Amino acid sequence: MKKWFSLVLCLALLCPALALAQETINVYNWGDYIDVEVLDQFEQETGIKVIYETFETNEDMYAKIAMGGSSYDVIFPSDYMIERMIQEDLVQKINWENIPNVANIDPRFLHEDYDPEAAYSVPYTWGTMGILYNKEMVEEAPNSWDTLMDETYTMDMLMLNSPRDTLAIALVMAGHDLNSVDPADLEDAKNLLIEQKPMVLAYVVDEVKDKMIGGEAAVALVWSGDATFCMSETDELDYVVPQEGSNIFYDSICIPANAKNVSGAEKFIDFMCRADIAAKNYEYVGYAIPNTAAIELLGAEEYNASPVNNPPQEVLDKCEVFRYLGEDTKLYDQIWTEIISEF
Ligand code: SPD
Repeated sequence: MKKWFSLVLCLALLCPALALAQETINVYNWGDYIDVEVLDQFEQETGIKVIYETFETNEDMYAKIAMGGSSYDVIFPSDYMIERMIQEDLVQKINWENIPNVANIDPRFLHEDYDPEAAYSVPYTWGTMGILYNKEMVEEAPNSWDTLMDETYTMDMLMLNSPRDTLAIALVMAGHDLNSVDPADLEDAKNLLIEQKPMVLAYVVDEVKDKMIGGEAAVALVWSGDATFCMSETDELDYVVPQEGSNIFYDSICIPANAKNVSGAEKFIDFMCRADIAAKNYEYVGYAIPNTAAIELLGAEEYNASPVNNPPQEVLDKCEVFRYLGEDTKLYDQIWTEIISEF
């Protein structure tokens, strides 16, 4: 009896200590950009607890990391932001030996201009920007960004609450390059967005999905993965990349320079590259994936049949990746503040 009592006492004393010693990783991702079941599965398989936080835009994520007060082990930046974070030593090189499932990633997604040596980023998803529209609420299927300046859609239009994305589309609407840093081009873009503002029902990020599925707006500027998700929920919606061209983006997984648990981060990244996990995650998130093995599992024929996640080459030819614009980024920030605070 005494023995049992001592054993129970020892366990009671040890348990909190064991709980304190549990390995953790801090993951910082976009909102609604991972299947929670995938996180649970990672915790069950590895015993590593995931402390998970979300952000809405690359700019929000960058500000938090650059300020230095936080410490994440895994982050999910996009192309131009990876380029910036590499230049500013905010991310560290990936030790590929610890990410064997990189073999599942289509090599054409590695060595992009933002990370030419494929040293810092592990491809996660990709997509385009376009117009999601409600077929019952528009007279004709849109094919031009001019739709987003059409008064017919006053208070029936949603725009992205994301400075780089929205300004880029305004630059294209004004006939300029979406990476332009010419102040005159940016002035044109700003004026278009100020003219458009009284027609905009709301500037949103993830809320766009519920609003479009619920028929609250006729047209919305969206990322293609969100279009795929919405179109899987209702037949009333369709997606187009307008004829003037658009942005193609690549979202990746990186390890911040000041990560505390690099080996935990590597295990997480490798897990996300596993074919079954990437396939399961795709079914939840809806964004196009660079994981060939996962696409095979999902059924390549069906996966490739979607023009939203697998656009024809002539569409891709008109799409451009965002570049990091150095000091000129400040001009974008100033203009966005002016637009948002106008009226
Ligand atoms: N739900 C969040 C989706 C994030 C998509 N990233 C798009 C990056 C565009 N530059």
